[in-house]
Amino acid sequence: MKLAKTDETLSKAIIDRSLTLEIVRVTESAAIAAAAWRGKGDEKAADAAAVEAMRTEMGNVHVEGRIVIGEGERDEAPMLYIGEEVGAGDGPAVDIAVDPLEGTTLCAKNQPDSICVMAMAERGGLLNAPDVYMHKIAIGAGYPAGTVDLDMSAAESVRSLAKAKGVPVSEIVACVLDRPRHGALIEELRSSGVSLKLISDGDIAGVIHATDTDETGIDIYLGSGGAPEGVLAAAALRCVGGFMQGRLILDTEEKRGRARRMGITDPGRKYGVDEMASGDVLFAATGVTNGSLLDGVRLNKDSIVTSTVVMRSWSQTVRWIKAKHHR
Ligand code: VTB
Repeated sequence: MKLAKTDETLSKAIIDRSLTLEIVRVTESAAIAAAAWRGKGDEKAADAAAVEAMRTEMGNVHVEGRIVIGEGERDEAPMLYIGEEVGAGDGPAVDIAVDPLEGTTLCAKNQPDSICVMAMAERGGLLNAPDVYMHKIAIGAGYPAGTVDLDMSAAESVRSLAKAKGVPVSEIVACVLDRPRHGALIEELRSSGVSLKLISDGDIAGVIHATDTDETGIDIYLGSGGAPEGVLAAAALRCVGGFMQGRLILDTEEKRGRARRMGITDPGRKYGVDEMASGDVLFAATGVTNGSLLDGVRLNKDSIVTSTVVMRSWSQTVRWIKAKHHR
């Protein structure tokens, strides 16, 4: 008798698979709203449009949802604030992480890789990260454990990765956010001889790209970026595979206090992918501007075309959905 899935794996499929299409509608709708603000130089308006569209569409999703990563604390965000109850309320209890407009600056300047992002996991499945920076490192699947590590120097990590890949260090491509705070890291990587791909924004896409080396040419992602973006990237990696570590940067008492209030007891903890996103996880992203991950929204005379990637950890299915919406 052929049993495709054991009782144990079946019990992990908490999230109804039809929800994959429901969350696609949410990120599509946010992307269409944000697209109206592409190249208009107004980051706040672009973000607000994405947030409002996402919030409205989420009301149709058949879940009892709770925002764990969103637009901020209740007193600083009118919508999609941490703790907000969302969804139609008639489905499974889930936790939701959103970045309604990842790369607001990219959208305002009409530059590549601005995306609308959402992840969903069974209750308790997503790390409740405060909005602080996180040290991140990510590589693709298939390397031995310990090949790279946040506790190794960046130069050690790229040397060890080159050895494991069987290429000279000079052929390793490292993706880093181009920021003054990364001056020493960039210097260290340059001295080690790697090729750097500096990005101006958008490290969710940066981390995902590092796990898809044959397609993107990027071997490793290094550096600090938003912790919420770190959790969203981890949710994607649960579905596509790959290695990532993150450590919150809690360098002031105020930040440590915020983290404590969100349930983080060890401020120095190094999180793996499974510790940031566990259980059954869905992830969706729709392109706003044309980019390396997704095409942007196309506003045609009679239609609007969106491109979305949606994935599910339980089945590891990755779907690319190009949708034509009637105007
Ligand atoms: C990070 C990164 C994001 O903004 O949060 C970055 O994770 C923050 O910018 O992907 P600063 O370094 O200027 O604070 C993004 O690049 C885009 O939101």
